[in-house]
Amino acid sequence: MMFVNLRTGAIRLAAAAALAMQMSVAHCEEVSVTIDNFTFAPAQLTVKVGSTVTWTNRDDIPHTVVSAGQFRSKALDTDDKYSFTFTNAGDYKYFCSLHPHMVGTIKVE
Ligand SMILES: [Cu+2]
Repeated sequence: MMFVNLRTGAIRLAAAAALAMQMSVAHCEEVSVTIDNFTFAPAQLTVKVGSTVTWTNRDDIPHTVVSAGQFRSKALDTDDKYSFTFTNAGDYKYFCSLHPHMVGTIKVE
């Protein structure tokens, strides 16, 4: 039920963003990364400045999303989400602080 509500909210947000794009030069995106089987998927992602990336933990054990000096989630339990909005261009390497072999990159341009 909660998942359905979140989806509806995301669709409304996307519709609002689409409207905003027609009225300005903003290029916002909502992008999802899934954490499953000790892997960030997709591990490499390119987004536009202003985009919000949301990570969702689909594993049965906690994970975190950490980019040194940039952002740091709390431990995410199953189905927990963490979002970060990228306002500056650059390559953001991140990892799970509980399992440092889990790595990913967000390229913001
Ligand atoms: Cu982990």
